[in-house]
Amino acid sequence: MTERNHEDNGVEEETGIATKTRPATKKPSLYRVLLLNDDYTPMEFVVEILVGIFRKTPEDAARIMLHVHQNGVGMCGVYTYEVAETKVAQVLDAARRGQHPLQCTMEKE
Ligand code: TYC
Repeated sequence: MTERNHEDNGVEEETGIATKTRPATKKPSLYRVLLLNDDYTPMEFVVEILVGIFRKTPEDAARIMLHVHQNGVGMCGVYTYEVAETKVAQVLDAARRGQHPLQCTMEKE
């Protein structure tokens, strides 16, 4: 056998030279984007954020918003680093423009 695979532990049968391979791709780290409760941001605004930025259905958005309202924190989705960072920035920008104190963070999964 001259082709390498993941079962031969990278040792060529013909040459005895170790040429260990690894898969060509690495799985990207994933990050949870979290929404935090506060006493002032309107429920409707939070639902609009979840629909507009996180692409939730209005039903899922209402469910997530109520979860955050009742539990203090809730998950909007799981994304690669750059996508999560962009979503957080979009939420904070929309909150600032609407003059709402809504907070959003990300954490490694
Ligand atoms: N607690 C807010 C209210 O009663 C609603 C709210 C829900 C605010 C979720 C932020 O992330 C949030 N108007």
